[in-house]
Amino acid sequence: MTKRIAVIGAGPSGLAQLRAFQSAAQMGAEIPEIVCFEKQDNWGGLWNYTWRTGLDEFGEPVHGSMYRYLWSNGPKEALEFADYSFEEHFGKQIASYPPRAVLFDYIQGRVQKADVRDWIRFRTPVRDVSYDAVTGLFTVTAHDLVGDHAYEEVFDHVIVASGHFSTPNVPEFNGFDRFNGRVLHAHDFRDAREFAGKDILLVGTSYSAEDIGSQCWKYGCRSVTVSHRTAPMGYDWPDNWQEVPLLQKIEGNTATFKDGTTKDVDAVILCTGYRHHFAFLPDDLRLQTANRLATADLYKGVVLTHNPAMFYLGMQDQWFTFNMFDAQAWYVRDVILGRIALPNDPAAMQADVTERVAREDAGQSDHDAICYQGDYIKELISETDYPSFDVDGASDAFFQWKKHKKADIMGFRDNSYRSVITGSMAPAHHTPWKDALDDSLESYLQN
Ligand code: FAD
Ligand code: NA7
Repeated sequence: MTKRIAVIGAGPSGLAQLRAFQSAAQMGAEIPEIVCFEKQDNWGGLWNYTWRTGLDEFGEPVHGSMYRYLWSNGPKEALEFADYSFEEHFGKQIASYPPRAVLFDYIQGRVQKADVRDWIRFRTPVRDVSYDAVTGLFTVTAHDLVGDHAYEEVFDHVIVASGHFSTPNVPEFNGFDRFNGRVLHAHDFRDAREFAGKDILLVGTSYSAEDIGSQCWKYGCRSVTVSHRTAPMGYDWPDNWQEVPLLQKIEGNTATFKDGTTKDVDAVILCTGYRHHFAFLPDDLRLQTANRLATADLYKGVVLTHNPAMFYLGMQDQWFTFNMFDAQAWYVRDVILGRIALPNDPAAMQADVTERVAREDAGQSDHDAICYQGDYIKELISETDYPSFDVDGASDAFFQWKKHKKADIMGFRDNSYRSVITGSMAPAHHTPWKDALDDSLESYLQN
């Protein structure tokens, strides 16, 4: 009987998995039956923008954490699919930091070409997965939201690609319950124009704080104050931007920080990260890991060590994204197709995890972390027929990006990089990022 594979999520990771199987089929391989469960009404994962926050029209937690005016936070040359270049998709080379809508279009283009949409059951969240050690099979319980009925189906393998930047990590600070302004997490941030003319306080110093603060600055907030737990970001920020130690309390509208300084603010945006959250999985199948490059309990970063019939994609903290998900998806495909043999011994798989953790911990810098994740991609693609590409060249785009941010945090997106897939240089965008208020695909492609 044909094997049956459940893929949970049709974001970039889940779609990479569909494309991986389709590409094997295209080359004449016999592939299993693939069923992809997706709780949203379209593919693209986080790149599928929604204005909604909180619960959706079916009472489901809204997955989306992306906001209007979001432009790629790293160069597109570091994430390009090796089997589907930007030039193939757009018919020309485009500038290096596309807005969300442009990247959504690119992600979608590859899977439209692969013709795999019929493999996806939209509006169908997975509610539960259980494993029967006797039969070696998984039972997946899914909920057809439109028909409003739950059902069970049996699968040989489950691949979890449900993302990990959707369930917010929400600390509380003294006085939030009496604050005279708005408190929200980055997950619920949608439109920077809401904060035009306002004094905003951000807690956190990673991508969300940097980018949401920059968005609000670009769209006219009065001031940005960023509160750090560990260390300030340290960029050369605009004049109406300051970095302060950790928030201690808020009284009325006045925030007090660890060094005793204060600032009156209209809104607090918690840019405090996300949790790996799998409400649909029982303890024995649920990944429990910190947000790091070497996840716990995943052999080669994808195979669950204590149940190697179960896989996870994209669960690492991310420098690389789309091309890393591809490397993982091709690897998982080849394990399932029997082209790659796993160690028989769970201890050997766990030793692989331990070695990865130690190697990550030995790194000292962002440079080391980028090399580490680049090496991981190289390792995986050397074991499959995913088109090999110049991963070091993609890492180089990251190194340049870091320098460009240091030189001009509000201007780094005006730089261009060379594609490691086609070899061509990206054109400069027609408008500096800080002046480009229209983030539509039509506007971006006018170059
Ligand atoms: P997701 O995109 O999260 O997709 C997971 C999918 O699983 C979703 O469609 C969801 O609906 C579905 N799902 C979840 N639970 C269930 C369930 N129980 N049943 C069925 N379906 C389910 N990366 C970049 O490369 N560049 C950027 O500029 C960038 N910016 C980012 C900005 C923000 C604000 C965030 C949060 C992330 C950003 N990322 C960026 C990283 C992002 O994580 C990846 O680009 C990518 O979206 C991850 O893909 P994924 O498929 O693993 O997860
Ligand atoms: P990250 O990268 O996980 O960063 C979370 C930040 O939040 C980080 O600066 C943490 O500080 C800070 N944090 C977490 N908990 C607290 C508490 N309790 N108090 C103060 N500060 C805290 O999340 P992001 O949302 O920025 O980025 C996630 C993805 O979204 C990323 O991959 C991008 O592509 C977009 P720390 O440094 O640990 O002291």
